[in-house]
Amino acid sequence: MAPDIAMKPEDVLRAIAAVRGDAIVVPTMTTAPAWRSIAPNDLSVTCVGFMGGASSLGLGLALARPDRRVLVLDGDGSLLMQLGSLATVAGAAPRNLIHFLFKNGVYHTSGAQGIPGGLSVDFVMMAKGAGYRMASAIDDLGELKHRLPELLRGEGPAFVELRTGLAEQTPMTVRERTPFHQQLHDARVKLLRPRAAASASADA
Ligand SMILES: Cc1ncc(C[n+]2csc(CCOP(=O)(O)OP(=O)(O)O)c2C)c(N)n1
Ligand SMILES: [Mg+2]
Repeated sequence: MAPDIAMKPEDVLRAIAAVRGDAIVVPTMTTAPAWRSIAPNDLSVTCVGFMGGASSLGLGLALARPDRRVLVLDGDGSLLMQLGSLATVAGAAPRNLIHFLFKNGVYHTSGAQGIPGGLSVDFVMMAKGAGYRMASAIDDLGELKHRLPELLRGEGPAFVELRTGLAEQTPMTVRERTPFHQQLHDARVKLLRPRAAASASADA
């Protein structure tokens, strides 16, 4: 069970939403329902069910669109299940990717079972060991708000471990309404829109 010092994940997400600009966001697990209500119809692709896949999905988007920031909102149990993805991201070294880890110590989505190591796992050390350009832990909302603008300007791949409590909703209590393939399609349309509009005016 998370101690009282943990940040509310919804507060963390609101702080990120306030400064994300036109970044693509990849939420997963319990960050997903809250993100959908905080940033509806934005440029996001939810990673559902695929534990540990959010950073790989984010990596693909970051490599495809180096002109955009990509913010991955990951779960601690999920990352543990695909630890090798840290080396994959670090090896590809996307300058535009920030990997936020919501460390609540449990598999909240599947019933809040404890994750291996509980809260004692040091993901910052792991990300640094894998070769992320920057890795840091933040467990205070004021500090997070203070550091976010600089984090978003800085060079990635960056890793931020956030000590959070349990979310109000999970993907089991709020079902994702938009199928994954539809989300990808919608994101693609939004990402290509400026180019399409530019070529349409060039044709005219
Ligand atoms: C390979 C695999 N095993 C188990 C599951 C079932 N499952 C779905 S969500 C989840 C827990 C996710 O925990 P975490 O990444 O810590 O995110 P949180 O729910 O705490 O936000 C589990 C075990 C799954 N989707 N895939
Ligand atoms: Mg968790």
